[in-house]
Amino acid sequence: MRHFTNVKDLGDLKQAVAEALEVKANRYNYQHLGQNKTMLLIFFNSSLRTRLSTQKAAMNLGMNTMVLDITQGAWKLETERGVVMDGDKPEHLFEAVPVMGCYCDVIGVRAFARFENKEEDYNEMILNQFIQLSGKPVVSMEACTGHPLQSFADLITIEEYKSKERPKVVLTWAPHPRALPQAVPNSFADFMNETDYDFVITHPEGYELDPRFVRGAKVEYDQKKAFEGADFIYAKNWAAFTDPNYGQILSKDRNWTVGVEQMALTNDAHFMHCLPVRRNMIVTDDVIEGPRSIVIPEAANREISAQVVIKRILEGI
Ligand code: AN0
Ligand code: CP
Repeated sequence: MRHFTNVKDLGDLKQAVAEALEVKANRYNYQHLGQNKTMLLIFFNSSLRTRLSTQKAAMNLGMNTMVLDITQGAWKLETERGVVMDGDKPEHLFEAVPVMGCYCDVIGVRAFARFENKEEDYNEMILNQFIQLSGKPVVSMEACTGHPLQSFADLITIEEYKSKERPKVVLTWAPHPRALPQAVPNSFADFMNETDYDFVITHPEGYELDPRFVRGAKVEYDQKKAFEGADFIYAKNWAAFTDPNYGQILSKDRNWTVGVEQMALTNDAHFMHCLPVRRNMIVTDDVIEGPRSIVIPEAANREISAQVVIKRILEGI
C-alpha cells in the first residue's frame, strides 16, 4: 500500500479484517518493519483517539513518532497559489509539506472540511497536497470527506460482536449544537457498502449524504422504522451536504437522540459511536453506559486499524 485515503486502498476487506485480528493477537511481532523509520503525525484539528492510537500503532511496529499540531506553534500556512503573502501567514503549504517529508518515512494528516468552499473540501485539497508534495506515503487521519481509519476500526468491531452472518447495521443522524463534517458517515457508508450486511441510513430530510458514498444503501427517513430489528446502531451527527445548505445545521431535534425507547425497537442492538460524543444530544447516558454499548472496544480497535495500515505501508517501502 502506498497511501491510505479510503476503503479501496485496503483491497479485499475480509482479508484486511483477518489481518487485523492477527495483528491484534500479536501486535509486537512486526517490530523489525519500523526499525529506524519515523512516523510524522500532522494535526490541523483536535484529536484524542487518532493522536494516541496512531502513535501507539507506529510504536508497536518499532517506529519513532513525531506529532505536530500545526496550528499551534508552527507558522501559519497559506494554502492558495498566487497570493501576495503580505498578511498574517509567513509560510506556504508548498514549502512546508516537502520540508515535513524530509524528516519522516510516513506522514499522517488530519485536515477537516472547513465548510467555506464545498468544492475545495470535496476535492481534498490539503490531503492531496501532502500526497503530491511530501514524497512520502500519506495516511488520512480524517480528511474533509472521509475517516477511513475510523471506519476500518468500526468494521473490525462489528465483525467481533456480530452474532449472525448478515447483521442489520443502521447509521443514524443525531442532533449536535455545532456543524460537524460528513467524513465519518461518508466513510462508514463506504465501508458498509463493501460488505454484505443489511445497511440502512436514517436522517431527517435535508441531511442526504453525497450519493458517491451512499450508493445502493437504503435510506429511511423514519428513524423508528429504521431501528426495527437492527443489530448495530451507529450514531453520528453531520451538517447538511446538499446545496444550498452545505455545512449548515438544519435541525437540532432531540427526538433523534438515541435513547432506551429507540433501542427497544431493535434486536437488542449494540450501540456504536466514533467518539467524542455529546451525551444527551447524540445518545442518552443510559444507552452509552448500558450493556450493549461497545464504544470503548470500538475506540480500542483504532490502534489495530492504524497498525494494519501502517504495517502494509512499511511492507511496501
Ligand atoms: C469530528 C467529526 O465529527 O468529524 C471528529 C470525529 C472523529 N468531531 C467533532 O469535531 C466533535
Ligand atoms: N474518533 C476519533 O477520530 O477521535 P479523535 O477525534 O479524538 O481522534
